[in-house]
Amino acid sequence: VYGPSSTPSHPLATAPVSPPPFSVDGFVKEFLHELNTNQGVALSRSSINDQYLALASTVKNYLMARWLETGRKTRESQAKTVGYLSAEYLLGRQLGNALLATDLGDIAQRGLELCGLDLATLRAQEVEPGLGNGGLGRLAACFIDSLATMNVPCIGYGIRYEYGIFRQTFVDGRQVEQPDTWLALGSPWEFPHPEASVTVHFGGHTEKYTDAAGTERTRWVPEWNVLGVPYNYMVPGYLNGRVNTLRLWSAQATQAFDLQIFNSGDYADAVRAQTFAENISKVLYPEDSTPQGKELRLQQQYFFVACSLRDFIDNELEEGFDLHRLPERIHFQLNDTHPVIAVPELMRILVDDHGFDWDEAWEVTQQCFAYTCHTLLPEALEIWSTELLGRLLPRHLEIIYQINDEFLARVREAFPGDELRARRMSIIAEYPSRGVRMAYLATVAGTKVNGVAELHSQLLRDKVLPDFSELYPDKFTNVTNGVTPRRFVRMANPKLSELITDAIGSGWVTDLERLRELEPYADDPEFREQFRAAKAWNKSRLTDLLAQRDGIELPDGHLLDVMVKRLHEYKRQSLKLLHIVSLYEQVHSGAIAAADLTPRTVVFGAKAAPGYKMAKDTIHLINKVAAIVNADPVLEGRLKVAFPANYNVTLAEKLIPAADLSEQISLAGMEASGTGNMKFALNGALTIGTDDGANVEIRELVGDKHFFLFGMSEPEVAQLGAQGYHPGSYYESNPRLKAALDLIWSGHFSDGDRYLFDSVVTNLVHNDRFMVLADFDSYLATQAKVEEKYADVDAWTRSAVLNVARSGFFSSDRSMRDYLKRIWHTQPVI
Ligand code: GL2
Repeated sequence: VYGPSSTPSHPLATAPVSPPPFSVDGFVKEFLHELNTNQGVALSRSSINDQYLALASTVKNYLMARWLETGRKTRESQAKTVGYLSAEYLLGRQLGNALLATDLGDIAQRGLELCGLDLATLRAQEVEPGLGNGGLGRLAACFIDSLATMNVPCIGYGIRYEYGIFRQTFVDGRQVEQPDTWLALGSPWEFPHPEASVTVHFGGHTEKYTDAAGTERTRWVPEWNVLGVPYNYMVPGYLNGRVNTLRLWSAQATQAFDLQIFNSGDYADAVRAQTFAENISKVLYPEDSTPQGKELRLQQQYFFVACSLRDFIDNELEEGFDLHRLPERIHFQLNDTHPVIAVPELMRILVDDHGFDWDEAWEVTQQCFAYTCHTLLPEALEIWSTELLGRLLPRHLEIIYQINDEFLARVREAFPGDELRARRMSIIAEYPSRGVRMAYLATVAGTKVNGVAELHSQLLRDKVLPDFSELYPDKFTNVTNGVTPRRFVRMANPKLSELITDAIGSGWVTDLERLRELEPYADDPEFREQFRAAKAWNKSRLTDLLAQRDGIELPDGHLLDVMVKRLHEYKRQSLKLLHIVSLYEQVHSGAIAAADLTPRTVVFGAKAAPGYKMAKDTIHLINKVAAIVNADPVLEGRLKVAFPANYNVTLAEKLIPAADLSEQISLAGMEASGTGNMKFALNGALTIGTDDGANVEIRELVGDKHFFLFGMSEPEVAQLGAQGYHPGSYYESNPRLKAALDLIWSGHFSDGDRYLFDSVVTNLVHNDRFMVLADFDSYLATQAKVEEKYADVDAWTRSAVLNVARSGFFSSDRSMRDYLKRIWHTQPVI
């Protein structure tokens, strides 16, 4: 029960919450109040962390009235809500974004100055919540930002991992992982609500019984449970007064669980029980694009999904809504297969807890979900063994079997006699072992299935789920990914933002297509000059940061060539590396004069999954090559390789605006979309890329002349694969390629150790699943075109301006509009 127990009589008790005054004085007063009362320190005795925490509280206080008001309006309007279910949210730092959303930046700066403090120093104190791996998690964060900015009711649901993505360090060039203790210095952005905890059950068995009306029913008799404690986070819209909620769940032991063991007299066991329960939200799985078939991961998935459904449904029931009308109130978006266990969970709630009959429940369930697929790698589609599912969630497995039986009946009806097809489409895989194909379950259950870029959605239909697209042609759709222009342009690139706003006004921040109005400025020499000045400023900001953060020196005046993304073979960091090794080799063999090289600094940023050996070896090799290249007097001032450790959102915000060249070089047909590619284009980098993922759409929009395309297309890749790909023949027949690979093989970069990188080179020459060698020539030839163009400063800048002007399509606001129209059928609440 919420609210006071009797009617309030004080007028303030019923008045809307009011924010602190929007003035420097008001800000300073609030800040000092927070410092004194929340941190319990005087300004003169406060640490930087105290000051940061007080600043965060201050900004939160400005947002609070809007947050409460948003909640009220959403309840009142009874509008349909988007329930974004995602195991990952890669949020980045919160303070800068909150200052931007409230327009408090200048006031805070001046107010803090009057207190003798520096805003930038306090901002740098924040540790970003790294509750995601890469693109998929960052996409979720962009989406909730856009929904708030567009006034769409949304709750983001996820997991409050105690440890987020590991902190990467390098020891002798090798990746070493450290725990990410993001909560250690306080977490001012979250609001825990232990009183609203939800109990989640696991294990046990099911049994049949007959209810009072004489109907045969099933109930789940679980064996153990944990508590889900919600932590709320504000998701502020940009300057629109709306603040949505992100609700992340943290696992705790339930009392019952504790007591049971405690009563058995074993204190140590009781403590162990607690640890066991808390383990569920302890750590983010650091695998990217590959499922990790671990029991704990399935526990995590069910844990957050069960908490989220309960949370939403209980709220609904409290407001007196009829669960039959649930689809009018919510659309749950399944961010990849991680939350798909929500489908049988909703069926269980409706049938077992609320007495729906099966068909009724299925009707409701089917209308409540939609599924986004984020991959094309077959090995990345989650399959949970029926043994594990049956042990952890026995009732859910029964429900999945029944869904499958009815689904297969439908398949057999649509394709009589086609037993092979039925077997192919079964949600239950029989080979190599019995398991539940979560992507199939999501496809059968959801109103829509979408890929994340045009090419990806097409391949999803034609190659990954062809039988399903034949059966349900209308289910499949595309929504091309997007990125939030608030964080990734307005906040990350203040100089470019100012330049754009001076030219076309500030409307672009929430209507990114308006960047088109910049097109004529590409031909204006003065604008181009200012554009270059902004880029130069960004480079010098990056130079300062890398010097201080990593001890890396960035030379002046180089083409800044950046490849930042998770390390994965399909993304082909090794192709970039071969380019570098080849330049080095060609200079030393006398084939090219060092003086003829375009001065270039290559920046890598990449984390490898801790268990992914090839990825870790590649990081090691990049660092070894960097050490030799950077120490080489012949290449001094011509070629440099920088690999700052621990690439994350915070670093991205400084790196991307400084880049000249964006490397998007995955094997065509492998990168579902990419979102880094969009951020670079929007910040005025030119792309060198394959015809893959959203690169295809970037190139179409910015134009061929302003994009460096290379390599095989997806159909060419498929054809080469079908006819038999032999990387060895490329190695043998291409002297430049052979020389580069041989140089690595010779131990040149490993102190004479020929075996250290043998696995990397052997893999390329003898296996090369991602066809690096096949695209090598084309890549080098295109890099030569990059250099040619870079030499023509005006032509380069012109293309860079046009990249910005023509990339407005890649706003996550547009992605959200597409979801609203094609999938959720809901509307903004004004
Ligand atoms: C990914 C894709 O690999 C990437 O291409 C895409 O841009 C994002 C967001 O849709 O999703 N899929 C995936 O599993 N991860 C991704 O980044 N981790």
